[in-house]
Amino acid sequence: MKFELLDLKKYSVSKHLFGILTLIVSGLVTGCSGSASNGVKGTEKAVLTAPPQVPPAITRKHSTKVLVELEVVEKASPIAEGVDYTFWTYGGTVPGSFIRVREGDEVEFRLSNHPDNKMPHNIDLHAVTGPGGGAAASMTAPGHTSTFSFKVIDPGLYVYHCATAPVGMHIANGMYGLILVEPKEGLPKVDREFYVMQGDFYTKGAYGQRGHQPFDMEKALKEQPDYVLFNGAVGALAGDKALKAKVGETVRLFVGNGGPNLVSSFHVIGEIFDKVKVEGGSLENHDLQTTLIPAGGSAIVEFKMEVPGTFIIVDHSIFRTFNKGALGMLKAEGPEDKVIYSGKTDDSVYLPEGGAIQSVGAEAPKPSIARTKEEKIAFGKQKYDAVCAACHQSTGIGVPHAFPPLASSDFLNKDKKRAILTVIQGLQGKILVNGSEYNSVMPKLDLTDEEVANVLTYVFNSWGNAGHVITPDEVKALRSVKPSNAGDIH
Ligand code: HEC
Ligand SMILES: [Cu+2]
Repeated sequence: MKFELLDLKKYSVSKHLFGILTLIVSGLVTGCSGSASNGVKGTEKAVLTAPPQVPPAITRKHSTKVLVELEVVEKASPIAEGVDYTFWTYGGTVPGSFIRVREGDEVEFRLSNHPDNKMPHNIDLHAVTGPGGGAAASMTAPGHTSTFSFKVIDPGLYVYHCATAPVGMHIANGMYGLILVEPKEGLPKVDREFYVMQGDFYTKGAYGQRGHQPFDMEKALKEQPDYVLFNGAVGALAGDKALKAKVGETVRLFVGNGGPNLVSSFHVIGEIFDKVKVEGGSLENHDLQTTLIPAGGSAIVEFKMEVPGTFIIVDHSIFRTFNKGALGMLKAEGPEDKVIYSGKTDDSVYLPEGGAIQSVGAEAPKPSIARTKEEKIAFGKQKYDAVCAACHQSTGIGVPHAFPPLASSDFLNKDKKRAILTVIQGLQGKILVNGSEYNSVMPKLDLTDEEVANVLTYVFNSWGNAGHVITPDEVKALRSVKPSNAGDIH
């Protein structure tokens, strides 16, 4: 190309024309050779790690094409001793696998949804520049894999999360993690790196109540979590599982906050953060006690271990630590330095106080009962907007291929009983609504007879539907019906 241009010049083409040609030719160059012109060399498979481990620092000095393969797995596991919860995970853990790439890399992302899963899922990576952060491109049904690619332009520590409706529910079930985009020059060397991510959880039973606990949408809407956790379980970073370091070492924590609701006042008791990459970006602050991490945000904190002992990792909104599980530990071994700290650390004072939540004041008033059809519709609308609209949309039109319409739904209007059973038992398997096929899962919803009656009365009296009035007694009578193909996903 260069020679051609020189030749053109030799034949004394005017400077102006030469300029235009240069533009056209350089356009062709980028057009033909694609990414190679950006200095992207070779291909590699990303090393993904489960928390609290972090993949090794990147040593290469050039951009490359990185293949990330991440699998969504829905699985029950302990959220606390004696308490199980069905988490929806990226890579089988909460938070999901840690991804580490370098500024300028081109990422080919393959998201697989395990065939045993019940829900569609996708991924929105905050490190992506593009609509939805990859959400639409990665929408994946169980038993499928979606592939899309993006270039990481800005260095930083980014959250990724599921963005499938109802988004809050997918995040509340543990669908988030971190992707680190190392700056071109790399991060300063440290002795230890760990991955810690906070999240809030909403269960039907109170903190510590035993057995399998389903997700509680009402508490999630009110932002009243039973659990606030580091790495998805009470004690995930305590006792034997505490983070470990030695006196004299520098520790770097990649800290994320998946939310869905709470912001974190991240603090390590007995340490001062020497350096904090504020909100996971390039602004560096020094000598901090507590750093605020927004929901869907992050921070990189670094500190040197000066003395031995157990350092407690907390959300300094402190009831969350002692009553909701937000307590981790970093244990440092090594010689004491009586000048820096004279006393002996006593772990016991920091042990959780447990879940005994004192109740103060009177009982909440009984919910008011709808008396007229108008009241039923009004109460039902409130419930609908709070519970059903996330999937079926506030106007009842649904979402093509995912959530069937309730507006003028032939399926709904044909069978009143079936509609009641759908809400109290959930529904899964193939159905035909207004000529379109749906094969998905509607979760079983824990609503009272009164609430089911109101919400369905609202639905039946909206958007051109049949106009039925449902009574709590009709709902009650169907409670004992054995589920046929009902979805019971917690
Ligand atoms: C988490 C998403 C979700 C929520 C929340 C949800 N649904 Fe559904 N609903 C679905 C899916 C998915 C189907 C289709 C299931 C299938 O394919 O078998 C469905 C099917 C239905 C149907 C039968 C199909 C039709 O279009 O007539 C009715 C009726 C229904 N839902 C009512 C409700 C009501 C009322 C609420 C709130 C109380 C609600 N749903 C909340 C996802 C949801
Ligand atoms: Cu999801």
